[in-house]
Amino acid sequence: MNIGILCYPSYGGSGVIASDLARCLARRGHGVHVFSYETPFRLQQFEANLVFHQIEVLDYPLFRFPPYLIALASKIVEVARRDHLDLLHVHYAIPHTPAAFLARDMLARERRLPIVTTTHGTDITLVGRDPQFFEVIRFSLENSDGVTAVSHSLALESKETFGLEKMPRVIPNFVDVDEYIPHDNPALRKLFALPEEKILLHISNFRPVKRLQDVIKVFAGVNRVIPSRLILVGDGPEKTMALQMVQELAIEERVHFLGRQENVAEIFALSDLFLLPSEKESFGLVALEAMACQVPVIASRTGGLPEVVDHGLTGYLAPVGDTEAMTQWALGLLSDPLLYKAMAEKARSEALRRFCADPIVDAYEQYYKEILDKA
Ligand code: GMT
Repeated sequence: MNIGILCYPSYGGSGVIASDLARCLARRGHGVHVFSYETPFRLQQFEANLVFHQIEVLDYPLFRFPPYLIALASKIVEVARRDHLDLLHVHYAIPHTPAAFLARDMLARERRLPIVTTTHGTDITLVGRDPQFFEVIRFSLENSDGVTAVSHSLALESKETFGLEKMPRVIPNFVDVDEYIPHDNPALRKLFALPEEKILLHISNFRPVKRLQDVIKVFAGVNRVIPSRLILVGDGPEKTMALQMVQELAIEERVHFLGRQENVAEIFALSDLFLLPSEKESFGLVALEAMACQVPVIASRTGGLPEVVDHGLTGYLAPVGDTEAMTQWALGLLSDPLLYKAMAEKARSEALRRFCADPIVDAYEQYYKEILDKA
């Protein structure tokens, strides 16, 4: 098949999944065309069968807001004609699905170009609920040839929020279990912690939905009993609040702000515990990456997180905002080496059993075929 993939290039999970899927499909011999405004960070290396198309928007004084949607649609039309695209797979509905619709309509007399939209979370749960976008997203989901969601929770929420007739197909996210592997790196670990200290990790875009204040509260509670360090990877609007909170709690020396990082597999591997106390999380790809590196997860019981983290088996779940419970789970786990070892190993084995790339890429391929057969 010749498949067009539309995605955001940034560090968020939707861009990671779109890029990893693009790579896997290209390695299976499909012709893959990725459309975005920058090269996605996980597609910087050459990959046979994979072409990246950068969307550049004409800079004209009249355009106060660059017409990205139109530039994207026009690039899709050009590539679809030249490279005979069979299908478009859109990651994150806004603005990608409306752009895909425009391209599909422009090509209608020449070819059929089915569109599969994958909802990732905030396109439904945050942006999608905004009155400005609600009708556009509903139209996008109703008029896509296929819709997938990354968890059962998100599929249900998409159906209920937008009153969809059909439930989206659930195809969960996956992790590259050869890249995200447990490994000891004492030299790197030494840079952050003493041998007797524990390392807690959080990675996100530091948006309010991630509840960074809860990450810091849980860490402070753990550190009072077990000397520990907190590594924070990412950047975003809550960073100033986090810096202030760390200062007020007088734990500056124990908290390492690393900013945005590309090679997070190494950072996971030197950590003892991953914290993800989000308000909402449709899946929690970072939690899965932690598990693949044999790092248990403490997260909130929200959205799709219970579909990823098994309470008591691969980590612990607590109600959103219940930092006391999260702290107690963390302390119990970090002070019991046998329990810790069992949970860490289970985290890796569950990531391998339920979320490795091959069967999930099979599920996407199968879905494409069903959509093309209907076309
Ligand atoms: O909030 C983020 O982490 C970014 C966002 C995105 O659009 O990339 O992540 C969403 O999609 C990821 C990939 O499917 C999911 O793993 C995240 O849970 C989801 N974020 C939220 O639902 C808040």
